[in-house]
Amino acid sequence: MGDMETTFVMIKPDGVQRGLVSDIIGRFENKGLRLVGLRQLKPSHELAETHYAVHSERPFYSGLIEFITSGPVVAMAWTGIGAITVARNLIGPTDGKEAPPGTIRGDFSMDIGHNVIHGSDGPETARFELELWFPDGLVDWVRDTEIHIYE
Ligand code: IDP
Ligand code: MG
Repeated sequence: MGDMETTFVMIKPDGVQRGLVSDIIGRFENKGLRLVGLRQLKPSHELAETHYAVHSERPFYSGLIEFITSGPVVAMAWTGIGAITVARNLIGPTDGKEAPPGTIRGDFSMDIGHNVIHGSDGPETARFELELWFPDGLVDWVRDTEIHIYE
């Protein structure tokens, strides 16, 4: 059994505009992850630039910041054993054209720029992003159903 982890997941403005919020939250909930943080907000430029700072030298950076600040996003924190990898697997590869069916990007996106959702790519990133988007902390609780989800 792996470690209990918490990961940061964000439905991007295209996912919110297209009405995919309930479907996406449902996939994480049905998988067995525990929702420990949930916020809808229109990100400031500063927040978006800090979140995507690792990409600041990339040619798509300014377009990415413009896109992420263009409308509301839904920021979430999900906890579970191996949650960072579990969430990345639910989300699928970056380019929707190549993402397999059954993944969120595979089912809902056609493009690398408008790919509906973000998920932290490792433990360090998860810590950084959770602190950035949930500065007031997360909700401390346990799903009663976890005794049926984990061995
Ligand atoms: P990830 O979201 O799958 O981790 P990253 O390579 O970390 O993918 O890129 C972060 C985000 O930047 C992507 O989700 C996508 O929205 C955007 N992005 C990445 N590469 C491109 C590109 O070549 N053109 C436009 N947007 C891109
Ligand atoms: Mg990434």
